[in-house]
Amino acid sequence: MQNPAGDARHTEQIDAHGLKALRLRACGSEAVVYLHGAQVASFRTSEHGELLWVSEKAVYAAGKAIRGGVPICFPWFGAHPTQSELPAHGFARTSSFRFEGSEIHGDNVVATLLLESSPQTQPLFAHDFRARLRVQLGRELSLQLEVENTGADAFDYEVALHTYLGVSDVRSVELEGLAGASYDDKVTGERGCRQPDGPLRFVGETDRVYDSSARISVIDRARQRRLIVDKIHSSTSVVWNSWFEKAKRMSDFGDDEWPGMLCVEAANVSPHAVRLAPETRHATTTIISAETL
Ligand code: TA6
Repeated sequence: MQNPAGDARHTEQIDAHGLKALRLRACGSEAVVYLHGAQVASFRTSEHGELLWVSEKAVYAAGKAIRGGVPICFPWFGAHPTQSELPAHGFARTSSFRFEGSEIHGDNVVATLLLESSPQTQPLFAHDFRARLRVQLGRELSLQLEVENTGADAFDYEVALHTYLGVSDVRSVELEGLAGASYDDKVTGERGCRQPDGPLRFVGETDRVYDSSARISVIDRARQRRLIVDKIHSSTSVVWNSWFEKAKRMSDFGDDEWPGMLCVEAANVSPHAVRLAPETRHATTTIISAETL
């Protein structure tokens, strides 16, 4: 039975940077989840420490996205397809979710956070929906965003669980799992590129949208660990590092912080946008973990 207030043994309601958040604990792991954007900002395991990256210059304020952790991009990814004045990556990451409660499942703790369509969301997305983030913490961190169409008309949406992994230095890590996959390169504008065989290494700004349902792992020898991003019902993977020029252009991103982060995102982005008929739902899941090399 879910405990609406959260069971204090594993769920603590806290204030962090002036925002309401949850601190979850299970299996020696710990996670911090803000109600603002239902954004996970920290995932630590007893064996590997912190797995995520958050900018020292991140802004914690209403209407702003927190730079780091796992922002939720919904109901569109990137620029809005037709209305460029609307916020990039949708409005979920700047919306306040409601904490529904938490409970123990085996060794894990599960907390759910809910965002429902409202007079505030209708002008941005003229559909009735429920978006529920289910955070399951144990030795791994599983994030499932379930979207339900509560209206009378079908709608399409895009989603990304925009995970910022913490790495020792992006110039020395290797990414595995995308060999042979086709991708659109948002840096060069090329579409339909093919990822060569072998690991992906980073030598400049990288911003790629892959057609791929595969598990991705990032090998970080300097930290003797493999970071794993697994996913369920996700047909798109996005890989991003800003490098130094773009880092300088972002006010909530330190000029010298870019070597320490790598985004590996479980997504469903056009042509894999999700079509939801009335009274149906779809869940996109990412599972983050680490192994010692
Ligand atoms: O997921 C990669 C990306 O779409 C990049 O294009 C980059 O802009 C990044 O997201 C961050 O976007 P944001 O709106 O948070 O500055």
